[in-house]
Amino acid sequence: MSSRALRADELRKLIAAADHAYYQLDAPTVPDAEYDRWMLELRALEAAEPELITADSPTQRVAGRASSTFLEVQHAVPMLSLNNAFSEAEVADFVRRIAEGIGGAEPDFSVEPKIDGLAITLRYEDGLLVQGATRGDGATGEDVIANLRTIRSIPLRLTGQAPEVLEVRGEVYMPKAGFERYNAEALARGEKPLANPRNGAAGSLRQLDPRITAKRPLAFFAYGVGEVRGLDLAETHSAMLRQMRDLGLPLAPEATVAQGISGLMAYYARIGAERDTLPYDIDGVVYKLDQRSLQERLGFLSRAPRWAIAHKFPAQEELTTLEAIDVQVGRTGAITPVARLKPVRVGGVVVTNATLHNIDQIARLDVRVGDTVVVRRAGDVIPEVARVVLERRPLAVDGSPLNASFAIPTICPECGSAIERVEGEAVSRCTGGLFCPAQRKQALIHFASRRAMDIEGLGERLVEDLVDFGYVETVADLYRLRLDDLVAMKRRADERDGVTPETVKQGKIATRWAENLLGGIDQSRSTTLERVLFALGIRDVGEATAKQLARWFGGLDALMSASIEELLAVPDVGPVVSSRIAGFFAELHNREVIAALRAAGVQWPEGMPQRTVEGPLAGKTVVLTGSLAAFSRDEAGARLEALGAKVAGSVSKKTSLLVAGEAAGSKLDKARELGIDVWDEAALLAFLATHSESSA
Ligand code: 5U1
Repeated sequence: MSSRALRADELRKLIAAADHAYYQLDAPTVPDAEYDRWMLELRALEAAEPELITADSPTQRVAGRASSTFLEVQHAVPMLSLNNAFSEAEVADFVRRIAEGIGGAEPDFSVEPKIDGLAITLRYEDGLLVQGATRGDGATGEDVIANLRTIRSIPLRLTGQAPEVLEVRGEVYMPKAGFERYNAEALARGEKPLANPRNGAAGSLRQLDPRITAKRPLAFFAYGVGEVRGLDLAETHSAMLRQMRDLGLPLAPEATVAQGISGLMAYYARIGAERDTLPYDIDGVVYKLDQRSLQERLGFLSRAPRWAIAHKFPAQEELTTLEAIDVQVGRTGAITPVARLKPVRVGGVVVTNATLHNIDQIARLDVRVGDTVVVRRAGDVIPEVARVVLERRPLAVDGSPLNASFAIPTICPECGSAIERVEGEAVSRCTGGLFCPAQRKQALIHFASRRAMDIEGLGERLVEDLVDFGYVETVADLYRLRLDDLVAMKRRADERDGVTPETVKQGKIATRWAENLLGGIDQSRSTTLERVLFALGIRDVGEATAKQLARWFGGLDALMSASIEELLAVPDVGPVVSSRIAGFFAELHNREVIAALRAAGVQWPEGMPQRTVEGPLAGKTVVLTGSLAAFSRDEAGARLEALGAKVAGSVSKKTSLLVAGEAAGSKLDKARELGIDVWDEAALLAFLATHSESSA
């Protein structure tokens, strides 16, 4: 190695060690001036001899330029989310379920603060940071490595004995102090401030230009792993966290170990009391079964592990005045009453609207215009009106309430169609269907959304204008749009809004946005069947069901002609969803939209049906409770799954069968309440015996 190369190597190590001390240990080791001199010297060496630049050089933290989009990343191991608990009773339930599941003594839990940021994954290969992505839908995220590199607490290279592959899962967040500083500076520059640290973190990672992200004060804490190769992971989660720390990864210092419900509640109380003084926002604490082999035994259900839970802090609340109640019409016509509020800050965010959910909720709250109300927001959910302060209700001279109770209108404010309330449902719906512009707009917004057809450049404002000016009626019309349509529409929208863009003043016509949109629409023509099915907006067909349907039927025509019975055979599809699907495809105008999409060149690969779930229990969701004498619950679950059943952890309307062993408790009560079939162990053994014979 040349003397320059040796010096560059030395400088990189000095800077990495100083970053670690400063950003992770909060214990700076060198004065800023010295650090700056090292950086300058390294930059000069690399400028003179570019071959000296390495991927882990600190000069490469802000490298590359703005990109036009983020690439997709398939997670090697899915990124799970967490179930929530909001009360001691729910935590006690969790502890009991774990105890039942592992059938042993009181286990240890790793207990950690729940950082209010954005979940990400970092992939290190032979110690070098090579990939970084957002969670996305858990299976596929977005490649934001260029932005993640700018975060100084994320090491570009692991220290010590580097494993072949280590995927690190954790949270990117914006420290409170950095958030305050950033906003003060943004205001001074006349820019819009960030709403709160969480939005600040999420928005910063979604910047297409890493130079912008580099100016945002972001940090990172690790809390788990994904794919691991070439490393013996510790047997407990808490020891594994220490292993990560030894590799140079930052951990939340409040993480520790606790036992039993009293230990968990004591931790919750302690962190709750410290919450305001912590340097980052947290929205709860996380409890994880510490023994990793037991975690594996419990596995996960849907997208969340059975062995962990987030215990959330109570929502934040504030008082304000209800100025009006409006109604909004959703994609399926559902009418949501919305409270228009005197602006109020709740947990750092200015709230002006809050949901009132439905008319039953309004009646329960007895909320009226003019009332002083408590507004609540929890994490990133939509703020809601929690209750009314009746003592402050404005009264008429005779002491009666000044304002009348609210009634849902009988006519849709958007399209004039009748609003109906279905028997037994709390929701009222506009009956206008796609005749109603509000429903049409929502259907288009959903169709274009990232997880559906992913049409880049088609935001809500554009959809509103496209519908309002009559350029688009159905989703298929999007594929017929031409450049001059879009330019003409924009001109009409500008006239309506009374704005004359700079370009128009200069006698030019701005078409770049329209070209980009047409490009985005064109790109969405090649897609997948599951995306199309999700995008069509069939009620109760979410992403997971769309995926199942695509897999099960292989092609759209087979699905469109499926009978209710055939639909019911699909795992997870029950009577409601099957009738929604069949009803959707029975409508002529829906079939016409599909034909128009195909005619416009929207295409997806079709394949053979994949119906791997077979057996006498296919399509059945079975729950096991109580203890069985002949085998463990895991074994019983595996036997049932082998016969096609889906084994679930809790009883709901979707449960087909409950197998109740000795000392079955609340699940048995609930199953009886819901009229679900219940088998005892003898019935289970008899069934297994019969069906094992027939399959042998
Ligand atoms: N502290 C912490 N936050 N957090 C979030 N741990 C943790 N673990 C998570 C998530 C989503 O997930 C794993 C348990 C799967």
